[in-house]
This record gives sequence, C-alpha cells and structure tokens, in this order.
Amino acid sequence: MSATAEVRTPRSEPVIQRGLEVLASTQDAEGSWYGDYGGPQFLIPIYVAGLHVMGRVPEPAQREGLVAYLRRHQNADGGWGLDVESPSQVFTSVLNYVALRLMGVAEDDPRLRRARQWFLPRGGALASGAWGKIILALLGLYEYRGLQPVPPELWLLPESLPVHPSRLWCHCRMVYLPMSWLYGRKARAPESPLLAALRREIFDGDYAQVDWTAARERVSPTDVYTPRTVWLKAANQLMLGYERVAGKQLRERALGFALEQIRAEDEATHYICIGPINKVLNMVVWHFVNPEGPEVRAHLERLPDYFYEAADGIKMNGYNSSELWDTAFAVQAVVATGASEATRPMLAEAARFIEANQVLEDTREPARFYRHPSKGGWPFSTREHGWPISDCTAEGLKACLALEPLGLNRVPEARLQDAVGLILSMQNKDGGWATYELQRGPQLLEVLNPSDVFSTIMVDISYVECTSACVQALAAWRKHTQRPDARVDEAIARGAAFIRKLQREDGSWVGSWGVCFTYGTWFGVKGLLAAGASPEDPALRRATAFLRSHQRSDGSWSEVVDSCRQGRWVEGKDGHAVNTAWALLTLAAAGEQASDSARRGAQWLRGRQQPDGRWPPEPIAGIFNRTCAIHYDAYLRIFPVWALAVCDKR
Ligand code: LAN
Repeated sequence: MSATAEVRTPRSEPVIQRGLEVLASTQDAEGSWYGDYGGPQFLIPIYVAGLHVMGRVPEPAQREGLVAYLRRHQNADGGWGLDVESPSQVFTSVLNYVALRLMGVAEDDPRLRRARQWFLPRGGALASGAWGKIILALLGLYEYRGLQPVPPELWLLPESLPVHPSRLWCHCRMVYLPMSWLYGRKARAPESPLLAALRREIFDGDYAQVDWTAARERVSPTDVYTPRTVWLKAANQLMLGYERVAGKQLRERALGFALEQIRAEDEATHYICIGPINKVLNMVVWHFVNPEGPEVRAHLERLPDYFYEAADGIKMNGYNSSELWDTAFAVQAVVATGASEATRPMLAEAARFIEANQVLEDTREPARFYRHPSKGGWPFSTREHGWPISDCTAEGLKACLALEPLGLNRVPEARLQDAVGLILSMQNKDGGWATYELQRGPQLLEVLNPSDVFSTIMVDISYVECTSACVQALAAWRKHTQRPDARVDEAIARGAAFIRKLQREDGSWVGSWGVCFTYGTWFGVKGLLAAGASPEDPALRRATAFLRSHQRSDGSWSEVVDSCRQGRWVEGKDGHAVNTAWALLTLAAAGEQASDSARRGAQWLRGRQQPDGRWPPEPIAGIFNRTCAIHYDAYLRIFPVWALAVCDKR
C-alpha cells in the first residue's frame, strides 16, 4: 500500500466552499437540481416524426431551437452519431436528416447536402440500424415488409415462455410495446409531397425498385455494435412466416392486449412514460386509435417535460429528468463536506424534494401489467414518473439516513422501512440487483437483441452499481436501526458475494451506467466496504492498485465512452474531473486518502476549478446499453466537491 500518512493534503477548503456556492445557486425551487440530460441523437427525430404522423409540427420557437441543436451536432463528415460525441451512423444520420426536412429545412441546404453525401454511399435508409427503419416505416418512407417483424401476438404467448415480452428489460419492453402495435396495424403517415420527396432523397436509387426482402437483412457496418445472431435470424424467419398467415382475429386481440398495456403505462406515469421513446410512440398509437382524443391531449400536455433549452439549442432529454438521482448524490456530497450552518438551507430544501418524490403506492393491477411493486421506492426523476429503480431507491434512502443526524430528514421511519422492503424484494437469485425489476429471463435472451446499435437491452440483469447502492443502503439502514434483522444481514452478504464475483482479474469493475471503470470500481469498492470488508481485503487492494496504475502523470484520471464500448480502459485527451473524483472517492473509501496518489489527484482537481467555482465542461460521463453516451449535468458540480471533502478528512 502506498499510503504515506505523513503527507498533509493542502486544505481544499476554499475550493469546496466555492463548489458548494455553485451547488446552492443552481438548486431550484423544489429543492432539486434540474438540468440537461441530453446526449442521445435519436430522440428528437423520433419526436418530430411522431408529430408529423399526427399532422403536427413543433411550435415555431421550439422548432428553431431543435433545428439549431441538430445543426450544431452534425459531425464534420456530414452525419450524426448515436450520441453527440460519437462517430456518424446511418440510423441517426438518416433520421436527423428527415427530422430537419420535416421541420422545413430545404433539400438544397448545404448541410443537408453533406448529410446525403455521407449516408447515401453507405446505403441510405436501406442500411439504417433497425429502429431507424421502424420510424421510417411509420412515416411511409420504408415498407413494413422490409422490417424485422415485431408482431403484437408475441404478447399472447404463454407467460411461462422465456421469450414472453413481459420478461424483457422494462425499457426494451416499453419501446417494443407501441412498436408492436404500430407494426401490427402497419400504421403509416398520410401521403404528402414532402414525404414523396424524402423517398427520393434518402434512398440511393428508385424506391419502387427496392428489394425489400434483401433490405430486411441490410445494415451498415457503422450501425452494428450487436451483430444479428443466427438465433435472431431464425426468430425473424419464424415471425415472417407467421406474418404471412396472421389471422385478422388474433391480430385484433393482440392489438387490444397491447393497447391495454399502453394505457396502463400511460396512466401509471401520468402520461410521462418510462422514457422519451415510448412516450412519443404511445402518443402516436393513441393518435391512430382516437385522433384528438383525451389520451392524445394528455400526452401532448406532458411533452414539455422532456425538452431542455441549453446553449447548444433545444434538446430532448433522455428521461423526464435526473432530479432524484442528482439530488440524492448532492445531499451525500454536501453532508460529506461537514454540513456547515451555511449549507443547512440547501440540505433542507433537498430533503423536501426527496420526501416529496418517494413513490407511495403500487401501480394499478401490477401483476396484470407486469409491474413489480412500487411502494416505498424512489424513481430516477420524480414521483409522477413513478417507476422506482433499485439504486435510486437505495440512494434516496442513503440520503435520508445521511440527513437524519442533522435533523433534516423528512421521510418518516415507516416509509424508510418501505424502501428497505422494496430493496429486499428486488434482490436477484444471484445476490445482485438489476435496475427496475427482478431478472425475469435468462441473460441468454440477449442473442435475440434486434436493435443493432445497443447491447444488453433484453434482460434486466444484476449490475455492480445497483448491487453496491442497495448493499450500501441496507448497511446504512442496519446501522440506523440497530435492530437485528436476519433478512437484511443475509441480503448484504449475498450482495457482497455477487460484487466479488464481478470483480475483474485486473482489480476493476466495469461500469454500465457511468464511464466506465472508475465508475464501476467506485461502486465495487463502496459495496464491499459497506458489507464489512476490511481495508486490507485483497479485493480492495487490487482495486486501488488498478486505479493507481491508470493515474496520469498530472494526477488526474480520464476515461471516455469507448471504455464502455470496448470493455477496456480507453483514455481521453485530458484529465476529467468526474473520473478523477470517482477515483479519489474510491481511494479515500479504501483508506488511501493520504496516499501520494490521492494527494496528487486532489491537487489536480483543485487546480482544475475555475474562479467561478465550476469545473470546466468535459466529455460525457454517463452511458447506457454499452454504446450511447448521456450527459449528467450535475455530476461536475457534485463529485469534485464530494471527493475533495472526503480526501480532506484525516
Ligand atoms: C437510465 C437513467 C438512470 C440509470 C441509473 C439509475 C443511473 C442506473 O444506475 C440504472 C439504469 C438507469 C435507470 C437508466 C437505464 C437506461 C436509461 C433509462 C437511462 C440511461 C436513461 C435513458 C436510458 C433509456 C434506455 C433511453 C432510451 C433508449 C432505449 C434503448 C430504450
């Protein structure tokens, strides 16, 4: 161990102070931190396409902001990436091209010409990743018979089958649910001269001559992260065969079933929906069922929840917000700074938000709509969104317990107990925790992933992050109640064993929701420590050695999204404050806050702060499904302060 306890860290006090002021000044009226949750580049075009199908366009001010955003994030080569930092793909390039055209940008706009020059030689619409083709089919810019089938009848299969849709990860399930309805109906936008023009612009040849059977198989190499397996191809053949003979009656029944599921999702989330894609697609479904009906109106009212205006234009956030998550972390960071009198009002406000956003009841008929109980959980965003998540519940609970000794926690004991109960109910057989639900199917189902561009979307499996957060929360609860509870003890022990199993040979853990090994390793280490591992534990030693081995000569750490995509450490150009903070939090937790490594890291972090108390913008630190970057706006304000506070402690 390289801890050199003699070296005193120069005080981070003034740096932390300025950081806290920034946090306080950016907290909003409800006590949360609300911000930019952009990054993915397939959300705006799905929204614009959805509106177009409904005969609508974004209102002028929004339209202008969206166009500015799309122009701003067009890559130099003319295309658009899966997210704002990634190389161009046909999927997002064609869709964003179409979106700009639907918002009134002219065909001969120089930027659009460049976009065509990028995607046409790569096959244009015919070579788009799967989801792009589905959206194009909805617009009538692609034929349904050129899609991999998404029959709604899958919902009518016996629930005991491992491939029943109810077993899919809820995000995947909720996106394919409206897709299956639209596919089953072959829903299509009314024909228009603009759509006819687009059919000429996004294909490299005559639309009438397209071989749709061949098109089904086609996808540009730029869009393939998860290659289509023989299993998927076989399943597609089977479904195509079915599609040819599909009876009208069964289809109607399946559509009715899907629609009921859609309604349940809409109502359970107050029409916010679990995410931006099913939000838009559910709305489009209702448009076909009942145009201008109450469901469409309710959906339109909740659309603004997803839009965010930033310096780069108007974007569609990847969720209705990340408020609960950020607020729970902010609380823990501020408490770590010592929670002076000056920060009490900020903490009190945050405590109010956390109290106001715990989910207090289960959804209606949870079994019928395949929902895990919700009562006692915390969501990622807001109570109205309503989908609790294992680790959001854990961080919410941890925040309450951190506020408790300060007299600021507002959540009554019984409700904390509900949170504990929910966490316990979500532990998987393997000892770990998945995101929203228990693991419902074999991980093997991933071989049927039809998305091309994403990985690990099929099954909600145990993750180190979720597992660690739940273990930490249960351990904090155990300490808080001081009551023996065998269920809690056992859950912690099984969780810790799972975390150990996930540790890699090199001592690290892969992060799935943050970039990447610095994030995963922070959770791995914190989880083991919470479960009672001693600092001398070889697993912890290996973890900190791993981190130290990746420290840069300037004291910082740096990782980019490619770390997640490639499953190996990929370094950025410069040091990153968020990665550095995660590494420092890990070293400090493992007892190495006085090490030379931690000292140099903290020094770099302090030097990196701007006079205004902020840390300068840096590459995106959030990720999902291994491939898509997503921006966590508050991380740069939370983690450096937290890390410096922790490293400052003797
Ligand atoms: C999120 C956001 C929060 C995130 C954490 C709580 C941080 C994580 O610890 C668990 C996973 C979770 C809940 C998560 C999963 C994937 C989401 C929902 C997102 C990254 C936000 C957007 C993303 C969603 C899948 C985007 C839509 C795209 C699809 C492929 C359906």
